[in-house]
Amino acid sequence: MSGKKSNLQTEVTISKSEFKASVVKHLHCTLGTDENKANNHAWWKATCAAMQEQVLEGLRKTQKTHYLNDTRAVHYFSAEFLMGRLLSNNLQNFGLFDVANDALNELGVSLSDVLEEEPDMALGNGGLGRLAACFIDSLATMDLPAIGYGIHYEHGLFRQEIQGGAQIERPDSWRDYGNPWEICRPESIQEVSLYGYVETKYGENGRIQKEWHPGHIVKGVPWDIPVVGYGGKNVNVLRLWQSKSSGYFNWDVFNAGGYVDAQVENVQAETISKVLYPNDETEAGKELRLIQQYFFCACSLKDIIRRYKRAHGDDWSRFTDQVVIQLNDTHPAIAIPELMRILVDRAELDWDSAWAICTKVFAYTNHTLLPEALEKWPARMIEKILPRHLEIIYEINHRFMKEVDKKWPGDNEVKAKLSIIEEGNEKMVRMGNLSVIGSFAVNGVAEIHSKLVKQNLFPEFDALWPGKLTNVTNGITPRRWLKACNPSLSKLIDKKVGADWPLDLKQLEGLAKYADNKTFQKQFMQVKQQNKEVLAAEIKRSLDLDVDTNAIFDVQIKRLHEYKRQHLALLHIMALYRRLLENPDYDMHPRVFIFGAKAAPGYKLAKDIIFAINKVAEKINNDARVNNKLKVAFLPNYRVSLAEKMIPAADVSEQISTAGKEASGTGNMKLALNGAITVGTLDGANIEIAEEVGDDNIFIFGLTVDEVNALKKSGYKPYDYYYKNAEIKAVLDWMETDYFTPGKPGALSSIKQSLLDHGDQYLVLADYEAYSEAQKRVDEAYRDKERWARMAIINTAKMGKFTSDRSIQDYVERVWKLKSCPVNKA
Ligand code: 9GP
Repeated sequence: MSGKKSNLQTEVTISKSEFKASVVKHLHCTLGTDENKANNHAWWKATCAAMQEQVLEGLRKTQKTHYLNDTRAVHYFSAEFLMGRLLSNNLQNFGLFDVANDALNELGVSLSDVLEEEPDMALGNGGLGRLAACFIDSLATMDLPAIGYGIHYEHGLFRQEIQGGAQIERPDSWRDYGNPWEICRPESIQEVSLYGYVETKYGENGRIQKEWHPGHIVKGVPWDIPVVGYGGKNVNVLRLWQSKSSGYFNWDVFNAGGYVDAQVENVQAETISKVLYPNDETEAGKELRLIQQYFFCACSLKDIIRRYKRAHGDDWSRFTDQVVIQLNDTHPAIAIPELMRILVDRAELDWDSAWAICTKVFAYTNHTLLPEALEKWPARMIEKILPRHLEIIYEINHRFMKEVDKKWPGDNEVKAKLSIIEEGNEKMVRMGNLSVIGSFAVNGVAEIHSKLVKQNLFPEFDALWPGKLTNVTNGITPRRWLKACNPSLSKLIDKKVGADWPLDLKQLEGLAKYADNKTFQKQFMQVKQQNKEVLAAEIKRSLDLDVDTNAIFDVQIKRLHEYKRQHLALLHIMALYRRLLENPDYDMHPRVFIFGAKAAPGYKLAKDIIFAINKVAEKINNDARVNNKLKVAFLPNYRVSLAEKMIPAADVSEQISTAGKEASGTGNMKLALNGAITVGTLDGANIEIAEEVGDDNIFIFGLTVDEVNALKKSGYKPYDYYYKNAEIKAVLDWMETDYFTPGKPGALSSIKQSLLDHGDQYLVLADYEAYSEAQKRVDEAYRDKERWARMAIINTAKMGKFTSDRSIQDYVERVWKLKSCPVNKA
């Protein structure tokens, strides 16, 4: 079948020669260099600048359209946006990728080399931040009026180096040499108050008025990153706030010799947007995090209100028609009392009217059930930094407690549980409860997670406000996670189902009918093979390790956390190694286990697991006895751009969290979309993936949520598994020797201790046998080339549900009540 053209109408039609001329113009006039002198970095900047011309024109038209139509908009508040690189994505979304490729070719420059010059915008940690990035891509693509609000961190997530097997954190400097996409908007600077005290006054009408006298004021400087929708017509904005001192440079102090003192205030103010997630093990670190959260919420609310007032003046009656704010986790929950403060103290609305507005504006997404991730701030800390907000939180709580009392008269237990304030040695403010109380809708991120949010986390809230807690299953943008990152597969798909699937992912279903077609199977697996070769080259470049591309590429990429159980995979790798040493003829298809993971800098055991993976890898990779069958590659500095290389090359996708712990996962969706087969537990979105692809096309293993709970209730004893299963025992005991860490026995023993002496909280040993069995099924399936190809094709074909466009459509219908507003030809 010949290639089918897309129905996509792109806004921009620019020829190769025009694009080429534009790149050269920017090389000369923006960068002050020329074709002979320019290195790849300069070419990258010039190409971005050429692209940005189109982007900014789209942005102007979009903003004008939204203004003229006075649209209702969603404001996505998120402490994280893990955007990755933008050039290739923007070229793809404008339909200009091939044009740019050809134009640069004629200039003697390789586009793929140029793309490698772009530093990742890593302003996020993992799933939550990447979800935010996928969502703003979908919002722009679906012509929905939307703006992302976050922090313009000077340093994003740390750059990970591996030294002697251990993770070392280095600062990430994504904008050291300038970022060609962002636009500073000094005209929209906001001021934010901190510290100080609250004065109680009586107004003319005898009404009590509160006035906050701040001790400190900082400036929020907005930087806009254009977000290009697919087709290039609609361009939304991600607005990130940078903190600056509100005062001016202190000349007098400086001239009097106080060179450092003159800059102290600047340094303090600029610290706010310095780093993503400052270490919060110290009191100062905790304070800084709270200030960061308040800083970006306060700036963003002021920005929203400024825009609203431009159209509606002081009439607040239409505010809830125009504005909806999505709180991405509890990080922006402080926006709730901030809006109350603005409405009550500044706009002088009465409390009930203000609260009625507030509770129609906010909606909250919960992304985790892990208690350590549900934020609580000491009341005393809020009182110090935001004294008026603490009063408001108390007032919200006081009124809410009355409502609780009406529903459960005299029930102090339920009150203690639902209260925003947790009593104890230290009074704490529970941001989760505040978010639920102050929002009109609360959602989890996969069916099972949302069910557990209702059943286990917030059951009383569900009883109090039936229908408020809902589900929106996560999704991923197919533009980045298939079209852009896997061009060969995309082209093959275009030939079979047409080229419109990036906008309507359900069209991939059309591939299912070719799942048994030998020619298509061959083509599909050829693409996989090519992608494996690309990744193999990356592994060689990065680790100087040769891997066999006929081996199964078994990929586990995600943050390092005990609940995600990279150590379960490690135990299995060690077991395979042992089996091979004991029996050189042990029958297994060659496998390369490939990891990418960063551990939180203060999370000791997570770092120990990284160390252990690297040490085991070192031993196995240098052991000629097993080398033709087994290799292990831990690729350092896992990030979006590395994921884009790993995902298209994966045969197997490891999604092996303890059931009930992974809220959704999104890597599971990306890998399946690119034809990897999941080995997974019945957790998060794995369950929905299994429903879509069917039991024959996924390897499910392990305890279910109910079984996990039952086992824990009955008193889980990890030692039972250790003594019962000789392989588990042998592998764990191996960790205590110096086999993997010559001269340093016990260097890996913290993992054994956590699994045996510290109770194996995440049931690694309980699931080990089932996991090992599942891996045997994988091995068997892979040897049957046709069966495997069929499974891979079905996985790609059945991923339609997991486009982030569907998630956004669910939000639009169930939560935001938003209308699309296509851009006029302005
Ligand atoms: O751990 C969840 C992950 O399962 C989910 O896919 C992602 C996006 O919803 O959020 C993660 N949660 C966090 O990063 C912190 O709560």
